Parts: sequence; C-alpha cells; structure tokens
Amino acid sequence: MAMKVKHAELTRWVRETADMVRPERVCWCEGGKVEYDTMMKKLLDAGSAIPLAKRPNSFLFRSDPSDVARVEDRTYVSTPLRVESGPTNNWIAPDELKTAMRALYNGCMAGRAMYVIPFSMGPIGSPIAKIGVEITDSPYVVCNMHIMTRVGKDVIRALGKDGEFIPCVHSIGAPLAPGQKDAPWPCAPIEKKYISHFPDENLIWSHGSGYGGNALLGKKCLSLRIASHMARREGWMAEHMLILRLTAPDGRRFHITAAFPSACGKTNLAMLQPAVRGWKCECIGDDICWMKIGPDGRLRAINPESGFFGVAPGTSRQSNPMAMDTVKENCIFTNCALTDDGDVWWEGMGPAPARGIDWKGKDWTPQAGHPGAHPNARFTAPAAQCPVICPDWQDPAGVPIDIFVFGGRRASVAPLVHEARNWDHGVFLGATAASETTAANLSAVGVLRRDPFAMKPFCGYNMGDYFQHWLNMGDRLGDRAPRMFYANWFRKSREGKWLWPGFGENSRVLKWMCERVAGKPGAVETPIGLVPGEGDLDLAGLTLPPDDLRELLCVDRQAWKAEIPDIERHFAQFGDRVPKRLTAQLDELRRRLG
Ligand code: GTP
Ligand code: SPV
Ligand code: MN
Repeated sequence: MAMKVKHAELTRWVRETADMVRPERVCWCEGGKVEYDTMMKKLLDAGSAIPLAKRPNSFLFRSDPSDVARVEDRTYVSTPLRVESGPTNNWIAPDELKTAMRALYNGCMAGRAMYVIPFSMGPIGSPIAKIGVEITDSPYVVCNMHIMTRVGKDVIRALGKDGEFIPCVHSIGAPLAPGQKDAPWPCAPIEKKYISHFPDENLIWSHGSGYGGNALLGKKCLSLRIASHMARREGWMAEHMLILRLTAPDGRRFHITAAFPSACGKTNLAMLQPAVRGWKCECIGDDICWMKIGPDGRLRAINPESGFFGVAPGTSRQSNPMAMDTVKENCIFTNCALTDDGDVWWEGMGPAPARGIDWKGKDWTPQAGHPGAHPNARFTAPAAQCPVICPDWQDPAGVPIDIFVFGGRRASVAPLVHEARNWDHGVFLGATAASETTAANLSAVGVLRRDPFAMKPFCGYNMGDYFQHWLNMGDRLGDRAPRMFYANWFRKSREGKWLWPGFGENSRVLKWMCERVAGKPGAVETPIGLVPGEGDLDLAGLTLPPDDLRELLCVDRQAWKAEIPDIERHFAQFGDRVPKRLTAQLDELRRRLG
C-alpha cells in the first residue's frame, strides 16, 4: 500500500508479530470503501459472505456453531499480581499466559494474510480519543472494524513518529496447510481460545475466536478492559454505557448515560422513540462511553465507536424502528436466518417466513422447534446511518452528562425505577446491580448474578478499586456530578409476563428523571431510595392496569432484606479493597429496612 508508516515502535511490533505468526503476507489497512469492497469480495468468493438481495451492500455471515458469543471463562486480565486483577476476573501470571499463547501463535497465520488495522476509538484528535492497532488474520474482522471504528491513513498520520497506540493481536487460530481447503468460519476449539489483557503494558492478545467482542478488539478489550485500567491511572472513566440526548418540549437538553449488562437494553434505549409528547431523543452511542472532566468541571462523554454491533433478535419496527432503519443497507449480519427472497430474519422481527435457512445453514421452518436466528445474532451498522443520530455525536469535546442510569434484567425485587439519595448511594446502587445472564456470553442464560455497573466482564482491574475510582470521581465533580438512578425494564408478573411495556415507553421514566434533575418534587422516600409517587410518572396515553403499576413501583421490604446476605458476600470477595463508604451504605440500607 501507499501509506508511509514512520512510527518505529509500530513497525518493530508488526515485524515481531509477523515473525511469530508467520503469515503468507502482511497487508496494512488504510480504510475507505475500496478496501472494504475488496475485503468483502474475498469473503464472497470464499463463500463466507452471503449477499442480501433485499439490503443494498449488505451481507450475512454464519459463524461456526461453537463460536457465537464472548467467552468470559476464557477471558483473562493478566496483571503481575493476582490481586490487581481481582476476584471478578480470570487470572494467569503474564509470563505463563504469554508462554502458553506464544505456543498457539507460533505459525498460526500460515497460509493466510496478516492485516494491520490502525484505528481510532473516538474522533481523531479528540482529547478523549485513543488509538489502537489490531493485527488480525480475519478479513471479516477487518470489515467489521471498518464499520465499528475509524480505520486508516488519518490514524497513521495522527500517530506520527512516536504517538501512543494500544497494540492488539488477534488470530482466529486456524493455520492452513499448503492446499488445505479453508472453512467458511475458521476458528479454534474452546480450549485454545484466549482473550487476554496485559493492562500494565496496554497490550491485548486474542486467539481462537472470530466473534464479536472476542475479535473486534477495539470494543470490549480496548475500550473497556484496557481503557478502564488507563482511566483509573489517568483520572477518567471508561464505561459500558449508552449515551443519549433527551430534549424537553421547552428546549432544555439532558444528556443521559445508562449502564445495563449485555443484551439488557442499551441499543434499544439509545435509539428510543419517546412515547411522551413533545420530547425528542437523539442517539450518541449504544454500548461504550468514555468520560473526562471538562474545563467547566462537568463530565464530558464521547462514544469511542463509530458503529453499532447490536443484538438482532427482538429488534422490530415496533420495538426499535430506528435500529430497523439503520440496518437497511451497508450492514453485516451474523447468525441471522436467511429468507428465500434474500433477506435476513430473526425471532421478534415480525411474522416468520414460511421457510428459510437457519443460522447453521440448514433448511428451517417456524415449526422446526428451534430458533432460525441465534439468540446472540448481531448486526454491524454504521452509526451515521441511524436516523436519530445526534448532530453532535462526533463532537471531540463530548457532551455534558446530567444523569447516570444503572440497572439490569430482573424479573423481581428491583422496581421500575429508583433514585439514589446522593453520590455515595448511587455508587452503592451501581456496585450492587444484579442481572440475569444473557446469550451475549457463552454460558448459562437467565442466572442472576451481581454485575456492578454492567462491568463485571469488562473491568480491567480489581473491582473494589473500581468502586473507589467512582467515589473519587464524585469527589472531584462535587456539585457538578450527574444524578444517579436505577432502572429495571424487565420486571415480570407471577404469570411470567412483562409488567412494563418497555422500549419507547421507557421515555416516561427518563422524563421523570429529567424532572427530578430540574428540581421537581415528585418522589417518595423508601428504604432503597426515591421512587415516583402516585401520579409522578407521566402515563398519559398508556393503558397500564393499576395493579401492575403498583407492583412495578413497590419496594418489598422482605425481598430486599433477603438481598442483604448476597450483597455482603458480594462485597466480601473484595476484602479490604471495598471502600468503607460502600459498606457504610450497606449498613444504612440494613438500618432503613429495619
Ligand atoms: P449488548 O449489545 O449486548 O451490550 O446489548 P444491549 O444492552 O444493547 O441490549 P439491546 O438493546 O440490544 O437489547 C437486548 C434484548 O433486550 C433485545 O432482544 C431487546 O428486544 C430486549 N429489550 C430491550 N429493551 C427492552 C425493554 O425495554 N423491555 C423489554 N421487555 N425488552 C427489551
Ligand atoms: C456485549 O456483549 O456487551 C456486546 C457484544 O456488546 S460484544 O461485542 O460481543 O461484546
Ligand atoms: Mn455491550
């Protein structure tokens, strides 16, 4: 390629990596449409990409059935001392892990091209952005990185001779012997999958998987695990949060971030079509949020990504029309079903086709007894295509945050919404968030676990220290700190049906939050925090049985008392790294519950 790389450390690392993985050739990626089209053509010719007649410039991929989600059990935060990684991360000593992975990396790109992808997380030149370089042997990863990050020449230019970059090594771990026929989705078996982070060196090594967060290393690996570690060192925040702007009928703007675990509603909330009259919602980001304190002392947020890697199942014109419009063209679909007329389909999109081909490539009918799309099927879509993308979504300065929402997916106990009394109480709500597991991780689904700040799988250091970092940020922000709330859209009735309609109706809850920030009373004290009193939620135009509303907002003392031992155990695992200010919050809760 024509691009001149003058960065000695970068060229040294690329050469050293090539010496280890021994590819057929090395290709530097410079971004742009021609490169994307060339890569996609390769994937078409190889039979890995299926063109979609119904969606211009869009393609379907089917992964290997073993490679369908993040693998938390195979994800490591490898700090020199185990305690720095903490009890919520898997740990192997850096030397030992590198030795094991070098053995796998040795010659692992035989018969393949090695792509070098310079990318920026955040607008190039933003004071909050960071540059990474991913080495990969997967052309599918290259195409996805084109959409999800800012790839190419401008990044190399911004790096100059000695700019800081985060090195990310990725291999699918499937070397080709001479003459060997390639698989449509090559990858390695589970015991050879490693998603490894060396935060002290800002280094990422991933092996064996081609899927999502395991392989698109700018996303969870860089923007959360490595970035959270950097953010603690440098005094900023890297969070698993959507970012949106809500504009009230009087023109007042509120910027809201929300931390919900994987497949718990971030993309949907970020693109919400408000049910409340006169309010407008614009999307800034749907998964990751980087925040720094700005010159005005307020927290400024950017979305480091440039695309959405969104959950397909459940996305429909009714639930998320803005996402449906976003995925009309120029998209990559992974593990969706294919219809006879050349479109993708997934459960919850609308009426099922009479027949089609399922995510495993087999003939399928709605009577098949299994889903046509994998529950973690995803779309990769350019953020700029979202009809409600905020005009300021790429502002290098970021947007000023007013509200933090924490939460999770919980059939019982947690009410629809409650507000923290103050910063420490808000950090306590975030730190004790609990959620039922989803198909976004390769493990059991529907198991309730503590997922503090939706960061359990993504915090690149000891979670106890992370809680302290939140407290420190609050101390620095003082009276300019965002207000904190806890939401749960997933409360179920005894019969197992959703009590709250969700999606666009969630705007009613956001409106209440904004009114609280604007100084309206409208809340009643409970042992767990402030909840909307009778008539405080705007429910105009919504038919919700009064009993359901009562149940949604009820704080069941006995159920909350029963939570205490689990919160105690949760905190105990961090030993003396749990801030005293949080155990004081737990004492307060115990006292208030009586
Ligand atoms: P990741 O990309 O994995 O981080 O997920 P996410 O947090 O962005 O979740 P997403 O918005 O994609 O939603 C995941 C699933 O939850 C989809 O099937 C949605 O249809 C469903 N969902 C989202 N919001 C709501 C809601 O308000 N109510 C209900 N009942 N379901 C919802
Ligand atoms: C998540 O699991 O939270 C995701 C999907 O956003 S992945 O990119 O695979 O991490
Ligand atoms: Mn996510």
